Amino acid sequence: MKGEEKQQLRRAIRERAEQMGFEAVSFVAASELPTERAYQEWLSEGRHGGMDYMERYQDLRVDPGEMEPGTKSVIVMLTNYHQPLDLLEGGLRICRYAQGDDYHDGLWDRMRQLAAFVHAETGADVGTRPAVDTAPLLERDLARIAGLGWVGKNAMLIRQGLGSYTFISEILVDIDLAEEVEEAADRCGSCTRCLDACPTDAIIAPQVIDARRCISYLTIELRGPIPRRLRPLIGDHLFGCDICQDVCPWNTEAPTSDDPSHQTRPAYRELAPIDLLEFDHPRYVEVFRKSAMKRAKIVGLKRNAAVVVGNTGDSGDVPRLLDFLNSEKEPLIRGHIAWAIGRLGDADHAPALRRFLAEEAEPFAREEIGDAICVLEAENAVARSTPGALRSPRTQW
Ligand code: B12
Ligand code: SF4
Ligand code: SF4
Repeated sequence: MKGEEKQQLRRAIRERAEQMGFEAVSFVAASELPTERAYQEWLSEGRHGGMDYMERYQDLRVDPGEMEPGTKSVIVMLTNYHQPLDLLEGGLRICRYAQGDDYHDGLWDRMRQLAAFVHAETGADVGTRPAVDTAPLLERDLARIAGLGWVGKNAMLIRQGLGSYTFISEILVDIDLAEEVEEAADRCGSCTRCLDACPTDAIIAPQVIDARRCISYLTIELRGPIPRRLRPLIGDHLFGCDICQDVCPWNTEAPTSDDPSHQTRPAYRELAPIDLLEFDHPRYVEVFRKSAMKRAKIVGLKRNAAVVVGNTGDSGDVPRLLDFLNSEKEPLIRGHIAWAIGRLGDADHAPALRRFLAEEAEPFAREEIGDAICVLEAENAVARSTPGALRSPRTQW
């Protein structure tokens, strides 16, 4: 394809993509990424935690040209999903990207339409493969190399005028569409707001996240117990975390998205975290149908809800928590409910926990119930020996 033809094709694709709601579009060669070492080091330090899939297809991740035979270039796009709030008044704290419908579905449809447009425009048998967090690609790096923004100290791809509340998606094509792009300047300067604000110190160095400490990982990707020392730091985050983006000055003026699929679902404002603990599977499916929150599964969401209640509730929640401890089938959730009771209850609740302990067979739940009893009884002992002793805050976890 000649230079001018290529330019025309790019212009047509860009226009079409923008009409379809993609905010920024760029075309890069599918070649080896210069930050391969950063990725390898991240893996070798174990910073991916339990995300085993991050270890797979390493050769493809660092070189999108290897993805499909003949892949020559990548069309990289940003989509704004910014919503005004993540703490929903009286409701649930859900990070912005998950407040509407699952972004994979909506974006996938649009990408397929755009790929069809590329076919129609070229009139040739051009190979196209759309991806949005669905293929082993280092998407932030691709977007950076495509000139769509810089990788901030919070590791997010930030675009001036748009901010970082964007999805990155791509179409891999087997024709050469690459254009010369100027990489965006790093505009973080001496700012350290995100590093200072991260409650779990998960940003261990500029651009490097230790997922094992990141609230997003702990509430979405982690299967199994949330480490006890990190539970209090999760605060009221039920699903995901936007703190390191909220504090970023480049998001202050970020435009919000009016795409209906990104809008906050009303049900999330009406529910309190403790309400999730009584969800059965049909109710879960009803509320979270077509939501990205299904990634955590019902077990993960209820586990998170127990932690949030333990962090934000009060002693008035304990009777309901004891009921849930009684009816809950999953030991993982029972264990986290016991933790919450240990945070919110007092010595009067210890006998009830002892009865549960006598019947509990699962090791994780037993350990958590046992610990909660110790906390409640120790509090009682302190209160007896120190009249008027303050009961909170509790630091023993
Ligand atoms: C695994 C993953 C996670 C993990 C690990 C996060 C991480 N930082 O790696 C967890 C579960 C914690 C997570 C959390 C979130 N994620 Co996530 N996640 C991914 C996923 C699947 C892979 C990311 C990856 O490859 N990590 C490996 C590390 C090594 O790569 P990296 O952090 O991108 O770093 C690269 C560059 O920053 C650069 N780099 C790193 N260090 C250095 C150092 C120097 C000196 C230089 C020059 C470069 C450099 O090189 C690295 C390798 O190329 C991508 C989708 C995809 N396929 O890319 C989405 C993705 C990155 N996530 C996304 C989002 C939205 C989030 C959350 C905001 C969700 C939320 N609200 O809870 C948080 C943000 C947390 C944060 N501050 O990073 C978006 C980001 C969009 C954007 N504008 O940047 C992506 C791209 C999904 C998408 N398609 O839109 N995520
Ligand atoms: S998403 Fe939250 S926990 Fe993760 S690095 Fe950002 S501020 Fe820290
Ligand atoms: S908060 Fe500051 S340091 Fe962090 S990404 Fe934004 S500009 Fe960069």
